[in-house]
Amino acid sequence: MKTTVSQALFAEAQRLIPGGVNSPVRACKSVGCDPRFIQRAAGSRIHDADGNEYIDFVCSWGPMILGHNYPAIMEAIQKAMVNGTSFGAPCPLEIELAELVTEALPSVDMVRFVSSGTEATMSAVRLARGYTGRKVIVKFDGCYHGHADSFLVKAGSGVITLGIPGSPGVPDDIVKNTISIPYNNEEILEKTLRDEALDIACVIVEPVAGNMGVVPPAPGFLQKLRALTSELGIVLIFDEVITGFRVSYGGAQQKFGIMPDLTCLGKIIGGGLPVGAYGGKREIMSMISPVGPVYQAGTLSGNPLAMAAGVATLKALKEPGFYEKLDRKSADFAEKLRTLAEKYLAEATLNRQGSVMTLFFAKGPVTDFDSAMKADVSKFGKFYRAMLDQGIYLAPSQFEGMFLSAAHSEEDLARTLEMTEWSFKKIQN
Ligand code: KE4
Repeated sequence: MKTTVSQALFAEAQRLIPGGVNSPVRACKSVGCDPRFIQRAAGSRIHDADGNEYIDFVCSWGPMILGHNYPAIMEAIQKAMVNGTSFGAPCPLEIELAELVTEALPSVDMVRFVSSGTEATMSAVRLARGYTGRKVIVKFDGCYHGHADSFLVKAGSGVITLGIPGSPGVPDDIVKNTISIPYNNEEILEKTLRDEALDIACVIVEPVAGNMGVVPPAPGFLQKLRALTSELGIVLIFDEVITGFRVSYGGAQQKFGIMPDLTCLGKIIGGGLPVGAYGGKREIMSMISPVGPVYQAGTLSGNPLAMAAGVATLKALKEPGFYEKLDRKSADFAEKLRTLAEKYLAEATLNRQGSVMTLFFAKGPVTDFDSAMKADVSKFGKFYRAMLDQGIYLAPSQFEGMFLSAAHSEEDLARTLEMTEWSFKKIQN
C-alpha cells in the first residue's frame, strides 16, 4: 500500500505539531506504524492522502454512528453556515438540541453545552464539588474522562495506550483528591465510599467502560453504585461521552435503568462537530453560573453549526428501529469475529455493548483494568498493521473500541471478516 504522501505529511506535521498529531492516540505509537493522513470520508469509508480507501471502524472515536458525510447532517450544517459561523450569543438551535437531549434522558432536567467531552466532565465534577462542598472524587481504574487534571489518575485511553502512569504537570495536591478504584468491584466500592463518604463529592463512572477496551458493567454493579451514592449523599456522574446515544437513544442509563444525578455527553451529540454537554437534576444544575455560584463558560459553547449538526443527528437516531437494527448487525458481526478468534488465536476474548466492541488479545474474561492489561499489545500491533494494509481501519490501540455504524454494509462486514481471517493467519507466523 503506497503511503509516501502520508509519510511526507507526517514529517512536516512533526516539525510543527507535537508528535505530528493533535491527539496522542492518533500517532499510532502503540501499534508500531505511522499514521495515515485522512483527506475525506463518506459512509463507512475513509480515504487517505495517498488515495487508499479503508473501511472505518474508528468513526472519529464514536461520533459517526450514522456514517461519514451523512446527508441530513451535511445539509443542516450548510443551512446554518449561510447565516454565519458563530454569534457569541444564544441562538434558537441551542434550545432545539437541549429539548432533544432532555427528552431523551429523563434524568436530565437541564443541560449546558460545551465544546468537548473533557469540558463536560471537568465542569460536572466542579459542579458536584460546588453542590456538596466536598472535594474528593472517585473514579475507576482504566476509565478515561478526558484530560482535566483531576482525571489523570490511572486513566484509560491514551494514558494506558502510551503506558504512562498519569501525567507530569498535575500537582500532587490535585491528585490526592482523586481516588481511583477497580471497576466492577462492589466490595472495594462499598468500603471506599463508606470510609471516605464525608469527603467525597462525586463518583464519576463510564457506565460501560470504553477506554480500557470495552468493559461492560458486571450485573448489579451500577445498581450498587447508585444505591450507595444515594444513601451517602454522593453525586453520581455518568460519563456517557461514548455511550450516550450509542448504546441506546437513552444511553446506558436507559439500557441499565439507572438515574444518575449528572450526565456528561459528547461525540455523537455533535454529529462530528465539537460539542460536549453536562446536565442533570434542576436542583444541581441551578448551581451553575449565571444562576448559581459555580462558574463555567466557553467562547464557542452552543456554536450554531455544531448545534445544527447535533439536532440533525439526534433526529435521525430517533427513527424507530434504528438501534435494534444496528445492534442486530453488530451482534452478528461480533459472533463471527469471536468464532474466527477462537479458531486462530491462542488467547482472545471479545467484549461488546451494542455497536461498540473490543477484541482483546488476552485469555479473558476482561472485566477490569488489571485483566485488560494482560492483553498482548505486541500481537495486537501486528494484527492492526496487517488489517490496515488490507484496508481495514481499526483504532490504533488495544484499549479502545471498534465502532459500527448504520453505514457499514453487509459487504463491508463480510470483507472485514475475510481480512481478519487473513490477518490472523499472517500473525500466526
Ligand atoms: P474529548 O475531550 O476527547 O471530547 O472527550 C473526553 C472523553 C470523556 N469521556 C469519555 C468516556 C471519553 O471516551 C472521552 C474521549 N475518548 C477518547 C477515546 N476513547 C477520544 C480520542 C482521543 O483522545 O483522541
